[in-house]
Amino acid sequence: WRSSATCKPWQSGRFLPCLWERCQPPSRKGINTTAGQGQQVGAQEKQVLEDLEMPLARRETENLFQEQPETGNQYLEDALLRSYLKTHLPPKVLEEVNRELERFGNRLLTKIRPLGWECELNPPVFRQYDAWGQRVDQIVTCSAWRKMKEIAAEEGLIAEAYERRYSNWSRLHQAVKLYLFSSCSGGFNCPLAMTDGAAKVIESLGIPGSLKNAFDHLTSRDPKKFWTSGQWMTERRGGSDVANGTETVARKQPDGTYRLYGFKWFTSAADSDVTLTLARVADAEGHVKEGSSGLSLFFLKVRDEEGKLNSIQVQRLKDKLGTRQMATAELWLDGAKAELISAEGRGVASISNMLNITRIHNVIGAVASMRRMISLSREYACRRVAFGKLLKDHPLHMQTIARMEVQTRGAFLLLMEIVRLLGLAETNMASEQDQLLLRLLIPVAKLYTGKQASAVVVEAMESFGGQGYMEDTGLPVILRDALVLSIWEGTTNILSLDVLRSLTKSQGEVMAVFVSTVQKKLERASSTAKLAPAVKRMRDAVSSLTRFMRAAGSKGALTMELAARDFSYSLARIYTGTLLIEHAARPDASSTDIAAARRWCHQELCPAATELENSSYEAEEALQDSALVYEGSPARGSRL
Ligand code: UCC
Repeated sequence: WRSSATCKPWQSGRFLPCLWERCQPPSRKGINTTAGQGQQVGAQEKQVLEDLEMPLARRETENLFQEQPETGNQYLEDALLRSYLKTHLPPKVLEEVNRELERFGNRLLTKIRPLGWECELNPPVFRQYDAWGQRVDQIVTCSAWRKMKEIAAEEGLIAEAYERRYSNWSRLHQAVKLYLFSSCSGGFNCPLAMTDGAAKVIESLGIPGSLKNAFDHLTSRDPKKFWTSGQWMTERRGGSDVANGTETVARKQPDGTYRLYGFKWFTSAADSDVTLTLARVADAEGHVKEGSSGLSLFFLKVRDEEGKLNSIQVQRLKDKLGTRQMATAELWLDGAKAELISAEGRGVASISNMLNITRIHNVIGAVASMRRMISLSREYACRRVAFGKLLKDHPLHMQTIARMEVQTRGAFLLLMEIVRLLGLAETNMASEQDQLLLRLLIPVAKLYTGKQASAVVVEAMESFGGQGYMEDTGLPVILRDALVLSIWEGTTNILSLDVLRSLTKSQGEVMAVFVSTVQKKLERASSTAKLAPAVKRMRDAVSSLTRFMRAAGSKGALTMELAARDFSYSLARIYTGTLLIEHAARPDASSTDIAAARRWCHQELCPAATELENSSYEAEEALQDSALVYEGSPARGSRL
């Protein structure tokens, strides 16, 4: 039995006792080892006993280990990132950025990634009372988390976007640094997202005098000065329908400031220094206006000069599936002092500047998590042997990773396109069309890459076999953290509706810009022979999209609402595919650039058109949807 293929006690030290138990021969339990009875023990059984008593280190089998995947400098290993920068950045900017990113890649590898893991191992703790019964409501974070804040400042992870030393390329440069930082950050990418969003709101308000100091702190490179911001939008009635879910009331004080009263149900990075939040201003009689037009935007400091909470009580920390490194809390605002920073009733419109930035950060997080998993997966495939050869030599395994790679490449190019447009907008170089396109592409990218990240990360986890499921490999953390990406900052459906909002608001002009931009990019690529089939498929998809728009436009609002998700997916697939084609049409494009573009275009590019043909958006189908969902449910009677 020692050579049994199914009983290998060396397979995992952690599970040794249990496996060992199961591997015992039937006679094992009957062996009596008490003194004087040794002669009765057979030779084979004796050997078993000797083996059992042998120290672990001496077992020859202990030399067999699973190979741990190791990656190097992320920047240097990211071929697509480097080719994108080479293609788009002006030579002088490229030279500097290239040098800086290589240095940053080394810092990530040697210093920052270990800190990120420390953050995972030491999640924040809530200390409500001190030893003497005083309420302190302290969120205790680990030293690695605090170090991340210093690093974020030193590296200018927010500052870079606002200093604009590379003009319109500054935003892209910042996004690339954040993309590299994201998967090493131990969740610190979350406060950075909101900090960036807050800085953006303040900047878009023209940096009023009262917020100048805050802006300087939020965009500082000095670790001692740098502040992070929260974004408190979600209350107990939910985070999607903010217009109806917000109950917090703002009461004006004689000095012109406000006091906020309410309960914030989900406040991420609750250890932040400042925050933006929504509330309803009460009139002299204490009445508030309901709905979206009753909401205003406020800025507040979380603590006063002495470090005391600003009339805020921390109720508890959230027990989340992932992003556990980062404190998310429920907060009571019991008269928190705040400054009104939007026009009264323009809260949602004002905070949408922040939302659009945090949604871009969400895309950064999604692409980064996909890239990280693929890096580990491809590295592991060079080390792990199965069925007599390395995983990398199994074509089916390579096909699986290659499919993930195509998804990730597409998502990366979509991210770059958005930050390129944002950079133009922030330096007054964007045309009206660029701005419309940006407005449309942010929700499209957020919703699509969030879903891609969940799918790719789960698939990549499988490429490690059972090891992928083991906590101490660090792989499950990446999965847990990726799963939130399609939820926070607007779920897939909410963002699909936001896509429709951008259509309505621009009276359809965003679609005209979308189609003409895609057509122009395809035109430029059409002379590359190897891309001809991809260009053709994409042109067909654009025609389908146009037909869909025409047909859906002549139907009622329900049609577009039911089509919203498929429509958004269609926009994502068409635009991303076009970007892959554009990248593959460069004179120095590689064969893999062409393969990625070609393969992307093999999928269904315009599901909205197909589903319209299937009558999926008809009112009867909506009734069928409910019937399918509620069949057998006790709610059926009351619902249908
Ligand atoms: O806070 C959260 C967790 C924080 C953690 C963040 C970390 C991220 C890290 C990522 C790194 C990995 S989660 C909470 C997030 N909550 C949301 O995202 C809200 C989701 N709900 C929506 O987006 C809804 O669609 C609402 C709230 C925007 C709907 O509000 P309304 O008031 O019903 O919408 P309206 O009436 O249509 O819009 C009001 C105004 C309009 O402008 P005007 O009045 O000029 O016509 C809209 O055009 O707001 C404008 N507006 C926008 N403008 C609405 N959305 C946008 C937008 N996205 N861009 C520009």
